[in-house]
Amino acid sequence: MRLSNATLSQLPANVARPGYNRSRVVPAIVHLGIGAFHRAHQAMYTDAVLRSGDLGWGIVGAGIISADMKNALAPQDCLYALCEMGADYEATRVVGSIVEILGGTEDAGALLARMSAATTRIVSITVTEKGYYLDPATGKLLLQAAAIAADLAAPAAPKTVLGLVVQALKLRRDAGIPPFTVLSCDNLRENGKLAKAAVLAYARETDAALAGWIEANVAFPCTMVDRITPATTDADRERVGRIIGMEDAWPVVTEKFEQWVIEDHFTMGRPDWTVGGAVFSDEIETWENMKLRCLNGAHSTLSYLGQLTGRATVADAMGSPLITDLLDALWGEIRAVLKAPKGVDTAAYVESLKLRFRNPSLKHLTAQIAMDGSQKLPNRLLLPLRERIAAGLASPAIATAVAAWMHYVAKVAYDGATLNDPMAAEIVAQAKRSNEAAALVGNLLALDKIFGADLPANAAFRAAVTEKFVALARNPAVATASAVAA
Ligand code: CS2
Repeated sequence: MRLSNATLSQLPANVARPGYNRSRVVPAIVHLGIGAFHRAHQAMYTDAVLRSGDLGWGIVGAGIISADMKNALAPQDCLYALCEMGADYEATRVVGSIVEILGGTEDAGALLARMSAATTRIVSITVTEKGYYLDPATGKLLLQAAAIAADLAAPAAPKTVLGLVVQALKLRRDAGIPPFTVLSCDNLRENGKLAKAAVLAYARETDAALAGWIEANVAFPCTMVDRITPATTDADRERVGRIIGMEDAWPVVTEKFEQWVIEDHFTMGRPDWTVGGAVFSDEIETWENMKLRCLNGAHSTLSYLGQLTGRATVADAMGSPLITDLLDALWGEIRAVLKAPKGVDTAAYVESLKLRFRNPSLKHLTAQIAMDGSQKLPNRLLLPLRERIAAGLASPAIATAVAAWMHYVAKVAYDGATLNDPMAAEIVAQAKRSNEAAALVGNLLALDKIFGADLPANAAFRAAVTEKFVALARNPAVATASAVAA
């Protein structure tokens, strides 16, 4: 038996179900980048809105590159099980807020039609850092990126998020339909501002008047999103299948914790996501900085060291004193220059992160978090580093985290494995120029899209990273590339 509208009534009593009439739900949100995180987060908050009786906010989800999610979920009426798991906790619900799924480029026309329909009031986005095509150090649009160049050459048939948003806004403007709100739910600092900058930079290349109209009329609220949601595995499919007593081709396993802080700036209305626990606030930047630095900065650090010490999951990595001692020092450095959101105790926040990272039920792979380091390091670790440098403070823990990333990419490069990063080619080329510690560190620091011009020129920081790089290479618990001499 497979999960679907027809089988909802046969779910076990302890599995919560939508409980509203799904055929009466009106689609008003188009979501670009429908993955596990969206389904554990925004779709769940929207499900709470629908359960509360406001059926005007259904979601049409779209995969940007692939039709995998459509193929998995369309046969089950876009329903899926969301299973929250912790050491002593398990709760499962079936989420009904996604009413249609479009798949990648094969449905591009239908997707543009949906986005430009007057009934669509919000276009939300989760495409990860690299989906915005911004230079991580300067925030400038990467006009030379192949996908952006291709969209600029054929703007009416876009394949990137930027191309889709701009073309849909153009169709709306031309038809006299007010613009939707663009809601970035990616883990970027000032994600709304960055989304706006990326959209405007792209629009300026196609149509200056359109860019001006977007700048004057389109809202891009900032959001802080948080929920640890690993990629779904076959073991999860089996585990969730046993819980719900039927097949679900693509369930989501996540933690109990969830947080969404949103800037309240929507031009065509918005659901009352507070019924699902979201918070509207003007203080997004402080929330975002705390989360990106304390949670994601620690995540990246433990993932590189986890990969180098044979610890496959975050929970495994939390069992290593080498890693937890470094995280404690890292959090100390980050907190010393952190502005806390009103009423938040950052020490307690860090303690809660430790518990979340130790969650034994989530098989959150360090290999997954270690991906895309070029996009992640700047916001997570290099911004607090720069603030510490400005305050005259040394940052040995952040230097160790950077050195761990360097060993990780060097190991991948010298082992001839594949580096999962949009800057892989540049990173591998720099790593292979020399296997001597100081030279290797210098060559990787010279990647200005990651480290800017200031950090490689900072002799004290360069010396600290080199010292930590050598110390890690000499540590028998850390498996670095054999070609890299200590
Ligand atoms: C992780 C995040 O993969 C990663 O880089 O650090 O996806 C993290 O799990 C989420 O931001 C938690 O909200």
